[in-house]
Amino acid sequence: MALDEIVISRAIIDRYYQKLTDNLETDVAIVGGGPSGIVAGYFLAQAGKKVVLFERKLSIGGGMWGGGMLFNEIVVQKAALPILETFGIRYRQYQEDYYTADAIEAVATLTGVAVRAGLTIFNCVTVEDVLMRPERVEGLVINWSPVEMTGLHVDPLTVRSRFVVDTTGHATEVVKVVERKVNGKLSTATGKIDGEKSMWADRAETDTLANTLEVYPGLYVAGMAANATFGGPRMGPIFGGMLLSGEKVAKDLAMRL
Ligand code: 48F
Repeated sequence: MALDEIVISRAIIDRYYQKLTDNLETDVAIVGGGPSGIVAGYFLAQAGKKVVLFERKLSIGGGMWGGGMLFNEIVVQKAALPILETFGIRYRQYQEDYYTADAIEAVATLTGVAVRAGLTIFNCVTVEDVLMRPERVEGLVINWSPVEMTGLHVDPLTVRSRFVVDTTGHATEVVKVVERKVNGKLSTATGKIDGEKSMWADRAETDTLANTLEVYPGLYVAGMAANATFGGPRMGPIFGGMLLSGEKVAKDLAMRL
């Protein structure tokens, strides 16, 4: 049978339309497809929650692809090995408590396993604002990334979710939007974004977990965004904290949902 271009187009449009309309209302909407966001999405999907993830770029994986300074290997400490094992990512011991994994295998496997568990990912979609009801975040305002990049004047669309998770890394983009609008009412020490501190890997990895919290009703932070919001240091290319933070936010939310 000759392949028909219109059937190909119709198949893509039908399937995408269905995926998009299915995800207009979810339990959790995650912003940012780095390691913490993907892991959060996986554990929420595993817990039977309806969860969607929006990523600005064409590719998922955030800062994980590049390892450290484009050396595409990542370091993971012992505490996070169970997560690598859950996903089936291979690792090797380097020395006591230091393990390495191939960054490409890590991103590809995290993504594949999370999607198969039920996480829906929309790539090339930028979150530009939140849906807010007095005193609570209740969803996201989204647009195509190329619209944002070209500066075209195109109005966005809106999705509703019971909770939002900001996993946008150093940028803390969702928290920044909310901070501008709620006048010092974030649950940080200052009521505003406390700001990321300089490199201190050991401290940062512990802080990331402690800072994986609800920063405003309906809005959680995880991964590097947690430290950038609550004033923790950065940690560079050690990824255990990112993975554990994604797991933590998923478990906390699964309890509340
Ligand atoms: O930065 P990123 O990988 O976040 P993470 O999960 O991991 C941090 C580490 O990669 C590394 C580190 C530690 O070990 O410090 O930096 O905390 O991924 C963040 C993702 O969010 C996307 C961005 O393109 C990236 O893929 N993103 C940022 N802003 C938006 C967004 C937005 N407004 N809408 C959609 N996606």
